[in-house]
Amino acid sequence: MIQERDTIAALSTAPGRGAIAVVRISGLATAEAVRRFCITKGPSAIERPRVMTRVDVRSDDVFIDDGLAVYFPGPHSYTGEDCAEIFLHGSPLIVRRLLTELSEKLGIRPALAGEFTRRAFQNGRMDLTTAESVRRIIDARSQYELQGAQRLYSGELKRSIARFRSALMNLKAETEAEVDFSDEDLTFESKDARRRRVHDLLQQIDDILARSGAAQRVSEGFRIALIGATNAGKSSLLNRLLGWDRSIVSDVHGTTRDYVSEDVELGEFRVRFIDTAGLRLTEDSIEREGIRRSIEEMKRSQLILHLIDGSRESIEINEALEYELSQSSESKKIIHVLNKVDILHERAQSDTYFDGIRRNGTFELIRISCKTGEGVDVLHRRIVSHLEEEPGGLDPFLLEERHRHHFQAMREALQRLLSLWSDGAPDEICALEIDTALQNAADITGEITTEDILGRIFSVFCVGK
Ligand SMILES: Nc1nc2c(ncn2[C@@H]2O[C@H](COP(=O)(O)OP(=O)(O)OP(=O)(O)O)[C@@H](O)[C@H]2O)c(=O)[nH]1
Ligand SMILES: [Mg+2]
Repeated sequence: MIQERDTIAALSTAPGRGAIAVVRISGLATAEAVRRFCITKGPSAIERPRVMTRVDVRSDDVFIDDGLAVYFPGPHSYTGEDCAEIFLHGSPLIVRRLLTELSEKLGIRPALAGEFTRRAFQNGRMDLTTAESVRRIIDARSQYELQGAQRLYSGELKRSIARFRSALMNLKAETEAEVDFSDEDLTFESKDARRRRVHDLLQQIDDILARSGAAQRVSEGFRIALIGATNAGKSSLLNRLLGWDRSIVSDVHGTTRDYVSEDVELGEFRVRFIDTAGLRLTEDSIEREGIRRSIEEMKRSQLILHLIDGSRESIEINEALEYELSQSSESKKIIHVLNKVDILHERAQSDTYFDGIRRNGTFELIRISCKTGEGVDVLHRRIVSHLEEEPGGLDPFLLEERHRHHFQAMREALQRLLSLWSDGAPDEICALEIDTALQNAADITGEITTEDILGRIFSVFCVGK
């Protein structure tokens, strides 16, 4: 175990006022700090490890607070070192007082961002993917993202890396055995079989990258654009979906002149709704710019809700919309929303009304009224089920950019290996590519890391973690 020289302390609960505040301490001087600052009448917190003990927090004769303390002797603690948590009343003044005393009397210094988790990693309490997931868990903005982070925390990535490494080690051992014993009459697994195993590994890497890419889209950037002709009710629908009046609604055509977006939790997911400027031909240069931006937003969205004003005689289809309709595919879906069913035009009762939006004979249509609220819940559920249909939608596998980079590098090394084999390159050279793949696998879990990389990973943590 690496025992850091300095003992660190920090507020581990959110800064500010609250019911309680927890100060965490880690390092060699922890026991001394508890003994000195957490006074009890009966057995001290040191004598009762991992049990919460009622204490008077004081520095010599000066009372600081009435609190609770728990002592976790290393190595069975969060950081692997001796640790303690002191529960105080949630006043920033009390916290500051204790931290100052710890520093002045025992030289315990304030922890850096992520330093507790960094020590946990350095002491082998967790691998790098688990350490990274701690921040992801804290920062998660939706149930979906939280689930993805918890999967990493539970070691799912660590276990798949272990499988990759053992497959690569076998491959390497066999390649080397062939080099060492090439003169002898031994039978080795044929090159074909080994080639198949590499293809299999490549397939697994591709699957992981595809799943994580989709999960990433769902988790942080799932964009849903509301588009359609002016006055169709796009802004009314945005407000309905959000549950509050975000966009201005009026019967004046061209009310929304620039797009308006809002992030919202929808079921387990986090999505961004974008209300756009109604599509129409206009002489007004500002509105034209708004429409241009709206079309850009429409192109960047993964789901489009096309609002149709059902009170009108026919559906207006703009050129940009026409284009999107022709592009509609698995990765980009359009749901047509027939609005204003409370004042539906009689023509909208007939199938021919929808001829303009039919593609390959079909289209998906949901009938709603933003005025009465009819059908909005159906639309809501349909959007959620669409998110769940995303590959990886219900099976979040959220990777950090760093992980993806190493998977990519593994993939490239294995592809080079295949082509070296095809070219009949010497086995020693081929083995180097296996080494590169192995190195990248080890980098993911942090078996081999540099100071610089660790610095970058942990600096984005909050202090106290
Ligand atoms: N009767 C009825 N009126 C509606 C319904 N939905 C919207 N409206 C009305 O239609 C008008 C236009 O609604 P908006 O939500 O501003 O339409 P928009 O699509 O955002 O229009 P632009 O911003 O101009 O592109 C407003 O007067 C709304 O009150 C509905 O379901 N039924
Ligand atoms: Mg509008």
